[in-house]
Amino acid sequence: MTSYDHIRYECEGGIARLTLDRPDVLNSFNVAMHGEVRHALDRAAPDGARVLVLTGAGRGFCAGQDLNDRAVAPGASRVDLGESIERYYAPLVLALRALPMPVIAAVNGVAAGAGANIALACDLVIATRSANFIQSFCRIGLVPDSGGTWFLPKLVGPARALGLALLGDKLTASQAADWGLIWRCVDDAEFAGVVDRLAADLAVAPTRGLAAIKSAIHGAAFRPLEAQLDVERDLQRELGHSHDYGEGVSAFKDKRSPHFLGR
Ligand code: T3D
Repeated sequence: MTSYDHIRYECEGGIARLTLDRPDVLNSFNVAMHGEVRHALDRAAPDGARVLVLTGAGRGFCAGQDLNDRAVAPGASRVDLGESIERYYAPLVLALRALPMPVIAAVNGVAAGAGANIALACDLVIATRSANFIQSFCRIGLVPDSGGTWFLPKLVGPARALGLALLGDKLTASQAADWGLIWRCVDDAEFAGVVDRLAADLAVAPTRGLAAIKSAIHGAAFRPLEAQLDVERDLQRELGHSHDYGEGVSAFKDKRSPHFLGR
């Protein structure tokens, strides 16, 4: 049993829950928290997780980089921010994308800077109505990182991406859902229940197939249609031999609920 200082992690019934737990600084990232998050992500599949829920403790989801570790005199950066991206933020985004299970970002409050884009790197983003998304980078002279310049134009188009990134205004969760930036916005009173039900459903879903869907859709951005059709063929060929495909078809024919094993 590993204990962590900056996150909470548990895995039960196929559901891994990873809670960023530095509420005094709106769960912003320091180096130690990066290490713990990566450790927890790496253990989720071996622990038997079939879905991972990423959320924040307290009133925020995540406010990006902990700026207490960055205070400097103008023009005199103590830290190579490029190295910070290369060592911590970029690998985190890629690790979320590579996880062989759906990842739910349960955005319980403000998601700012890298915190907003780490949420967007997840597969299903559900936000509570009082949450908001802020591309804060422009306010401190930086560019959206953690995939922000990639996710934003793809999700909401260049006009809205530029508005969000150049102005750094708060985007409400409900506007984010209307724009297609996130999957759902849910009333605060219902938020926990909706997230729990979704996680429970995904924990008994055909995980191997869902992992293939996630990889095909995320990878589609890089490929022309012909290549994507080849990817679909190859995945279908592979999944055709899976336990869960056989079980899904048998259950359909037998008019019963399927019992998927995730493989
Ligand atoms: O550096 C690198 O490695 C490069 C990578 C950069 C990635 C990035 O994420 S850069 C962007 C960093 N994040 C920000 O610029 C966001 C800063 N925070 C805010 O703008 C505001 O806090 C929010 C809009 C997110 C929320 O505002 P509000 O009014 O709801 O809360 P607050 O009062 O500002 O914050 C509450 C506390 O959290 C406060 O501490 P206090 O006064 O109660 O002791 C505040 O200082 C602290 N806090 C919030 N965000 C951060 C933070 N402390 C450190 N770092 C933060 N990012």
